[in-house]
Parts: sequence; C-alpha cells; structure tokens
Amino acid sequence: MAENTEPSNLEAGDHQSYMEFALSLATISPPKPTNYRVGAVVVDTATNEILATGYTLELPGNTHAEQCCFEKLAKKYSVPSDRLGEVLPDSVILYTTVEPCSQRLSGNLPCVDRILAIGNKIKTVFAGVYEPEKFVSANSSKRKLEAAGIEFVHVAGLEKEILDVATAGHEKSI
Ligand code: HJL
Ligand code: ZN
Repeated sequence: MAENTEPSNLEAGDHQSYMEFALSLATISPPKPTNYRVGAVVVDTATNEILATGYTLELPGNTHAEQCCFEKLAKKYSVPSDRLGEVLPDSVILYTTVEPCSQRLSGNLPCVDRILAIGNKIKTVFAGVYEPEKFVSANSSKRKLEAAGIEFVHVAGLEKEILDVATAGHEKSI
C-alpha cells in the first residue's frame, strides 16, 4: 500500500512507485472542501535523490503541494523562490498526484506558472490524474508545459485512489 512505500527503495524510473509515494503524502493533507488533497515529489534525475516533498496545506497559508515543494527547496538552497531556477540541479522531475493547477479560485499564482518560472531545470512533470472540472475548467497546464519544452506524462493506474484522497473533504453528491 502507498502508506508503506519507502522512498529509499524507489528505483529511478519507477514512476508508479514515486506516484504511490506522492499519494501517501496526499493522505497527510487536511481535508478541505474547496481544493484537492495532493501530494508532490521533486527528484534529481542525476542522483535519483528526492530533493523535496510536499502536500496540500503543508506550509502555512493556502498552499498547494507543488508550491510547498518549491518553497521548501527555496529554503533548502537559501534563495528567494523566484531564484530557484538558478540553484536547482540541471535535471529535476516533478511527480504530482493531480496535474499542476493552471488557475486558482483564490487568485494565487498557479503552480504551472511556478514551474515555468523555474525554467528549464524541470524536465518532466508526471501527473497521476488530470484535474477534475469541479473548481476550474479546462486546466491548461499540460499545454503550457509542453509549449515550454517540459514533458508532461500521465502515470496511469492510481486514478481511483488519487481521486478518493483528493476529494475526501468534499461534500458527496448522491
Ligand atoms: C494541485 C494542489 C491543489 C490543487 N491542485 N495540483 N495541487 N490543492 O495542492 C486545484 C484547485 C484549487 C481551487 C481553489 N487544487 O487552492 O483548482 O484556494 O485548489 O487557490 O481552484 O483554489 P485555491
Ligand atoms: Zn497549484
């Protein structure tokens, strides 16, 4: 089960296991009716080291999982968030259970724009599901990432589990 996944056991390129680890992070996120519970992991492809993990609302404020990864990395490398691209290793990849947001109802900076601001250090974004059309419609992150030369890969197989965790705090319609 996802909860038992040991990050130290994860092999490079085992996208399914990284996604399960991201899902285990999502389960820690406090349920909230107005967003999704998401988990995210940033990996250095040269060393296969996990550079940062994040989950929705992990950091103070209305924080997204990917945003938490980037804020934690900025702190780790002692730079402001907008200079993260200068200090990250040359090739990193992002796993996120739900595709990065391209619009936020709160008006905060969408995670796809945070990724694009980091620039060409992020090579690939692996997403477990596309964003459901509940809060915003027509998520454009895949198109925007690909337009910027960042590969977008849908890691299939965990959709039900990811959506169950993501929507746990939502009112269920019968
Ligand atoms: C992703 C997250 C998260 C969302 N998506 N990829 N990671 N919470 O950690 C997307 C959803 C927004 C709503 C509400 N959720 O979160 O579209 O209040 O949560 O800014 O649009 O916006 P706020
Ligand atoms: Zn986001």
